[in-house]
Amino acid sequence: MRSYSYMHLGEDIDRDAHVICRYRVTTDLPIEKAAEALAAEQSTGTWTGISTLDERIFAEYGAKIIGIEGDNVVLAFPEEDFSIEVGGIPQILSVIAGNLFGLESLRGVRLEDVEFPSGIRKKYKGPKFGADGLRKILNRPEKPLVGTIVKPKIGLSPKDTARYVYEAGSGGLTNSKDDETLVDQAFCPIEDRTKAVAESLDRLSEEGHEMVHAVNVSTNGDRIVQLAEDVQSWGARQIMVDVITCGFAAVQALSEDPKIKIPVHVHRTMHGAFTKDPLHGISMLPVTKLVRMCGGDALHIGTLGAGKMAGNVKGDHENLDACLTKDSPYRTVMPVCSGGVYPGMVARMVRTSGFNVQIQAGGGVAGHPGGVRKGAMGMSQAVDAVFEGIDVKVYAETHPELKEALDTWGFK
Ligand code: RUB
Ligand code: CA
Repeated sequence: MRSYSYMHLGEDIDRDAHVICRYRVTTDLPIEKAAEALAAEQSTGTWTGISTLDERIFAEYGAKIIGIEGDNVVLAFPEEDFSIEVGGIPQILSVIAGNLFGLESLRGVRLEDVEFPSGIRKKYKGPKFGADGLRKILNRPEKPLVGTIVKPKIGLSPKDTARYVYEAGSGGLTNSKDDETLVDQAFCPIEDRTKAVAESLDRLSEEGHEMVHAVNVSTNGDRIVQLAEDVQSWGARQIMVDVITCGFAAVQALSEDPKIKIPVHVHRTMHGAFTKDPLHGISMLPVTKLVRMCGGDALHIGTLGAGKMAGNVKGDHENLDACLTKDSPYRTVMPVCSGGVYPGMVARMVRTSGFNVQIQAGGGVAGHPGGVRKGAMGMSQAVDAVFEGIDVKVYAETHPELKEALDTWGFK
């Protein structure tokens, strides 16, 4: 039986005919052997030589090891390995992020980055609205968007949720959203909640303030599009989906559904299970790139080193860039910084993110001693100060709601 080598170091390969993946590999094997195991398992090989693999199949469909640098291995998968029309993102993931995580010969392996060739990129439509579309809806061309997650995350009635949203909008917030654990529980049925919140949003519009609230439609695959259509018919201005629990295909289905004419906010609950370990799993960057391909209009990217899930600052910045880079066939995605955010950290975040960002706070609004409206004012004022180039602490001297927030949570 012939044995085949997947090694193509130093060769010129057509990058636009391959999916290029970079993995960080931890292994007791020589790195070249580990790379061979990876390339074989994810393309034409298995743990032993096989009589059914011939020269042609290997040449056309075998993954190519095109780079090894320290513990980083770069693989190029021929475009033909992918079944885009029918398999979609699930099939892509089974190639670039599939069995390899279980390989016994690797102590750890982490998919760090992925680049798709134009042939695959053009099969995806990207966001219908994106960052610019969202700004248009909100009539807010330049300033950072500023939002809240309704808290407590479970337990409020539809009426209480609507009241929260109205108070938040009156305090100047442009966005609010359901939390990831709320969908259609008995204490807050989704139809009643959506309708009640829609009334609040209409009232705010009449008062001259545009705001959207993302209603969480995360549910089973056979129901999610219908639920989103229903929610839209009940007056929702935005929907939310958890990309990790529902899948990329759910984001794509929502975004590409011709009847859905509202933006899709993408939450990433559960991502920490595979993004947190620097030596094993998948970094957030491929997730971000896939969400943009699949049409997410806004995506959580982390807090750039500030909040309660501060994590990987460099990674957060890579996500931010992947949302906003013009070097993409798709509309830009609104990057959302969320998780333990409060007014005293806004300046630090926006200094590094720039203004094209959505900053949101749950506890940092609902925890304000003066209540939700004043909490919203505190957050909005912090954003205004940064946008106007005024020191937040100086701004607070003339803005009591911001002052109270700084006194409560401090300045970071
Ligand atoms: C934050 C919150 C969000 C997290 C998710 O609430 O409910 O679900 O931001 O984090 P609070 P990430 O503002 O009270 O901390 O998007 O980074 O995964
Ligand atoms: Ca949450």
